[in-house]
Amino acid sequence: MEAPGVSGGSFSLRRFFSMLKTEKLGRDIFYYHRASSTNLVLKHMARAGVVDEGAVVLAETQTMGRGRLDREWFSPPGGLWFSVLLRTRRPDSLIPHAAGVAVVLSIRKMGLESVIKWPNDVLVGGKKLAGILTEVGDWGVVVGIGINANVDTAAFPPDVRERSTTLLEITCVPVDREKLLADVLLELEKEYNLLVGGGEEGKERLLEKWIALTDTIGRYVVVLTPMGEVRGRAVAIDPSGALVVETPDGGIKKVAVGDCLYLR
Ligand code: BT5
Repeated sequence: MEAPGVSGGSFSLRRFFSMLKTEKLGRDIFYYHRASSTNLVLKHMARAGVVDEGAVVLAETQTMGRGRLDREWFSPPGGLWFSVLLRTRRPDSLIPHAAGVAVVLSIRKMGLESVIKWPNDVLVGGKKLAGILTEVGDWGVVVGIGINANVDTAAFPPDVRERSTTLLEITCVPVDREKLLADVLLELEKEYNLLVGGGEEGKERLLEKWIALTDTIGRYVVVLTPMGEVRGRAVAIDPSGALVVETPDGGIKKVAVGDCLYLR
């Protein structure tokens, strides 16, 4: 079945498998023309015990795509909307960081200068290209990744359109979604193995990579958190992945969750 829109046709599982170099991630993949939310579908499967580590749910479109705090994630045809199951017994607060590193490295492989904005937005030219939603339960961790690949943003509301970009918009030709997904899964597998199998040193290496790929550190920011606003200069991230902010009075605040706005 052809997916409508500017995707250049529906996702070819055969091409995807011919390029997939992972050991586990993506070996078991469930492809939907349309899903509510790939995170939601994969969580149901994980809870029911019918899928194992590395299972991926991929959808051409989502009718209920979600961001953090239940915000809407626009998921028209042509994007890469997918979720990956990690069955770690010790869910780590750095899993979203591993996903951010994986996406940015894959986008950079395409020759595009992308960066991570804390906590894990992926930006190109200051605009949001991809988002990551990680959900944890006793069934494991579901990492949901949305990449605006061959997406027409005409359907986005004006405020979202202004702040977002797509690979199609940047490169002016449809990108190879099968290759991009295979690349992201390979990078994610590497970072995940480092995180769960590399001990403290592995975590440090992952954080170093994250820091090398972010444009947040050194910026003056306002972070909107559930506990209120934190203003100051982002100076570091701590070992748990929290943003360390130096406030104007010289104090230090650590922020584990929130939305970060750049002031200049
Ligand atoms: C995120 O949330 O950035 C996480 C997005 C995760 C989406 C994936 S797609 C596969 C899987 N299944 C799901 O249901 N979700 C995951 P957050 O940081 O809360 O950002 C959400 C905000 O981004 C929205 O409030 C909009 O302002 C903006 N937005 C919505 N859709 C967008 C899009 N396609 N591209 C760029 N920005 C978007």
